Amino acid sequence: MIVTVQQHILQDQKRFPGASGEFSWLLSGITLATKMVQARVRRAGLSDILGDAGDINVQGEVQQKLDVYANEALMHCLSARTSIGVLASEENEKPVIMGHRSKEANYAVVFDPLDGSSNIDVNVSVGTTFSIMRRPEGVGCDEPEKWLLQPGSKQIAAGYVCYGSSTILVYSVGNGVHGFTLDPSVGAYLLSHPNIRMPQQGKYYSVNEAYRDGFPPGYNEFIDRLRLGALGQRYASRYIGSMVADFHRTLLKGGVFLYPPTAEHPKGKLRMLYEANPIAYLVEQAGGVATDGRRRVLDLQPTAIHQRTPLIMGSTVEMAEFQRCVPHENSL
Ligand code: P6P
Repeated sequence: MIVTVQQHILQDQKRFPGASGEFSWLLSGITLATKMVQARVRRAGLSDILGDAGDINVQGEVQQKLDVYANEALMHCLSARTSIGVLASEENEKPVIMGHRSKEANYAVVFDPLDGSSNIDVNVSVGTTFSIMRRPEGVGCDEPEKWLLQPGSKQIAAGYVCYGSSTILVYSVGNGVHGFTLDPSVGAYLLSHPNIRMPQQGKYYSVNEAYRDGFPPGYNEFIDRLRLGALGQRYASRYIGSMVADFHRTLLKGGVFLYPPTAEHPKGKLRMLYEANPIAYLVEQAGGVATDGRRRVLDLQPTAIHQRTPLIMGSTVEMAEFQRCVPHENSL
């Protein structure tokens, strides 16, 4: 049976009795923007013919860098939703307060419009990540930070789009994780991965081993135990260098992904609000575990919109071994 993402969202939104369709209307803004982005990502290799960023292309349009285009597509499609009061993006230093300042604006959306965009030049998968929070009680439009600086456990929805060999949207509104593959012939996201569960154990670990000299104590022991078969099998290494692609594989196949503290990024490289939090939300919804190396990611209290965090996430078996090698404040 063919189920579009719109039908699925409508079925899901029944979980938000007060939503009265505003929530599904909000999510449709994201799906529309990502369809626009994927059309450009698919043509990225033609930029020499169509002109690089800053050039005027054959249609007389100013060519934009893809991440700028993706940011503008999301900003444009989401600002048309009066249910949204605040938008924040990896591409914008400050949050954007919606001009309508509508009293019904109950949601904030924070996103990375095109994560891993440096990989586009070599035709590697890239992604869009998003996180949706509800406006805290009593907070007005003039305090946008308060809408955003909430622990990841306050997210009411999160997801990503992976622009890979196909374009797949994966999201959760708190009742499981569902994947939708774009059918370009009709321009619709169709349900292809209902109720995704992360396998309890995988066979890959995913980390940039070039930085291992700077990992904190316990990390290299953990990786070596996986490599040498301490969990009943010798793991293989898979590292794409595009978080959404590395996460998507881990979600479907199991295993573990790590971006630890490194010498260059002692607080981690990935962004808390729009990379780690949505990913950690999906991980837990799919039955996995996500920590910053000491605490559950979703418990972290952000203090700045673009702050970074270490991120270690994956299947329960590997993550239990990780916590044996790297002590946590409490076991997850
Ligand atoms: P490194 C891409 O630039 C990114 O932000 C993530 O998508 C990816 O997981 C990470 O950086 C890769 O970083 O240091 O391994 O190249």
